[in-house]
Amino acid sequence: TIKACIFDLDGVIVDTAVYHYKAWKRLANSLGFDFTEHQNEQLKGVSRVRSLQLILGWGGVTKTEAEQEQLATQKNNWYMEMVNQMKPEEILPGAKEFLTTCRAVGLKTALGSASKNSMTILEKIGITDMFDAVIDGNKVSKAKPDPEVFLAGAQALGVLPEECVVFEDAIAGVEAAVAGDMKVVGIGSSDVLKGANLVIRGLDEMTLDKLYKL
Ligand code: G16
Ligand code: MG
Repeated sequence: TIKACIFDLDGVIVDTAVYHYKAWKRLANSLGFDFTEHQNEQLKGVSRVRSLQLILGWGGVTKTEAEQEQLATQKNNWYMEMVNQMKPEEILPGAKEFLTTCRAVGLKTALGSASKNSMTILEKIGITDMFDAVIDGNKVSKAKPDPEVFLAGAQALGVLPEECVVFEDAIAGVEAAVAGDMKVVGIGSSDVLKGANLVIRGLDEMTLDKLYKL
């Protein structure tokens, strides 16, 4: 039986991907190169450090570990300038409604995000109290596709992995849920999110009926 839903943040609850993209692009430009929106897809769900390494690789740029840390901080400062302007209207269609529906029928809810800025984002959009547990980039050491973030979510909620359904927009996230022995609803396109039990375009397409049929 399904007892809990675990939600990814970026791409599922809010579209912070566009802010990540703008900030990374600004950083790449400051280093004298650029990257495409297509390349940007590879950064979704991936940790900050790993994203920077991928981008530096695309630009053929080598940096010391200390320089990398400085660059990651610079990107995060630019990113947070945009996050700090976020409003509750930026919650993706159906997200708040589906969270409310889950809670109304007694399902537990958790956030399972790679982002170290999750709490700030939840506060900006005003939905912090809709989660029984928040597991983010500050609480885990192994990035998706490792299942650590989702397993920690199940543990915090006091449920078994097989009693959880994960909602994910990134390939790495779908893989993490599958590796954690959880059911997974992909948010996006079924061509991309192959391992998911069900793929929908957004949480506005999700219902309890679909959930219990997984
Ligand atoms: C998000 C984004 C990634 C980002 C990562 C780390 O993950 O999809 O692009 O690199 O978090 O974010 P931060 O730099 O804020 O710690 P998720 O797991 O919510 O999709
Ligand atoms: Mg995501």
